[in-house]
Amino acid sequence: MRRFPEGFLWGVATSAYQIEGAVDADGRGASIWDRFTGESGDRGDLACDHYRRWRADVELLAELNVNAYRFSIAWPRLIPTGRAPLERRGIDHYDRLVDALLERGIEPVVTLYHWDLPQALEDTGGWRNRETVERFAEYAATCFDAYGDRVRWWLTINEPWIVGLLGYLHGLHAPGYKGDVLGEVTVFHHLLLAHGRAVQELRARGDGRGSKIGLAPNLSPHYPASEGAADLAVSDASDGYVNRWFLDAVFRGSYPDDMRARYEELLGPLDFIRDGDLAAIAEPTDYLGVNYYAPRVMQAAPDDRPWPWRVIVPDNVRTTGGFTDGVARTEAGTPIVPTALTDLLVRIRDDYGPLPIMITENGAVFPEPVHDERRIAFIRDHLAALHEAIAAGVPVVGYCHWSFLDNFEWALGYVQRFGLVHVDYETLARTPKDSARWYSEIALRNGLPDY
Ligand code: IFM
Repeated sequence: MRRFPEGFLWGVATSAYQIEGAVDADGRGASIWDRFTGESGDRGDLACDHYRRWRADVELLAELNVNAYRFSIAWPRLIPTGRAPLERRGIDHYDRLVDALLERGIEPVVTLYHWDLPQALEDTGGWRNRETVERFAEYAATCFDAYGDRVRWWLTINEPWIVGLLGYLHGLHAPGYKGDVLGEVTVFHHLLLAHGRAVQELRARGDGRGSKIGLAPNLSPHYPASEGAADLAVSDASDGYVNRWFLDAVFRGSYPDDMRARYEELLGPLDFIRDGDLAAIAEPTDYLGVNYYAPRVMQAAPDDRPWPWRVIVPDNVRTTGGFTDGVARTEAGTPIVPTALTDLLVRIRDDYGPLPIMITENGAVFPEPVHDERRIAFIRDHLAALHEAIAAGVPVVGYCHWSFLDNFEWALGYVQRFGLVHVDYETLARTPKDSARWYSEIALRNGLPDY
């Protein structure tokens, strides 16, 4: 049995828009996702109807033996137009949820921003407008005042890189801009600043409550597709784009020179970065959330724009932890390389110091409704890789599997199923899959049986 540290948090994760539905309930304002329809044509109007079924869902969480639940607060439920006044019914909803979780011994891990910006703020420029950062700081303060006496684990922004990439460069996510690199990089900066401002708001309320706050970026370890100089160079460059831009800003208070030069060459001076911003972004945090899905294997593509590289799906990958031949893929085509998680965590420790890390997302699309052996193998192998990192001295405090329930997978709608618990979208019945039963045993024992 591979034991995990005492007090390890075994959790599952969701986000508000992906599960709640009830988009018109209790005075909720519109969010950018209410106005955006992705390529699947599906919408989140009903989703898993969790806003109405939350009590039963909390019972289900307790049955799964998890001691942590990562969820996000819907900003438009608390502040429907993004500016005062507040909506009491929205505040009360999460108040009840937090209490119900704590009564069952489940730590709430609360994300402030998981992509559902109030539409009214998008109407005044959204995340490209620096003022949105201050609106976010007010919203964060509202959450700390409402729940900060009970919530110990806070996450500010989920996956800032994805917000910019899919929302401004590829047009696949709300607000749906395409080819806007300036918008993308401006949004990266404002999201990081929003993170820093939220940390400041929490600190201003004193440390007496023992609250911890961090960011939840999606991070991908990078490997060159070959040993050739061109592939090595783009692997490092893309690492700057995906990982270092965010981690250097938060943990070193500076943007990486190489990436800054690349952006400046493309866009001219980055004058949306103002004096004092990086100091605010680097306001010391308590832990880092890591969303890990897959490595990026990089091949040079000199004629590609805006970046001269491609991400390939490899047949094999050589990580520090081992060689994976015949790389398996999830049903979504994502390569499955658990040992890359060990590399990622060891690298974060080596480059940024021994800060506590929580795996805030890790999961896979598999369609089997109940007997999901492949998901069990996926989790088992990633937990083994996580255990390796812990053994190597990385202070990992928890693991939240993505996801608790099958849910609304953004532009891809309801076809892709990430849940430990199956959701029948006709009846909304929840059925724990085999993986849910398996995971609940691991959580109960705080250990992974040898295999
Ligand atoms: O569903 C998403 C989640 O909202 C953010 N991280 C990746 C997940 C799976 O694609």
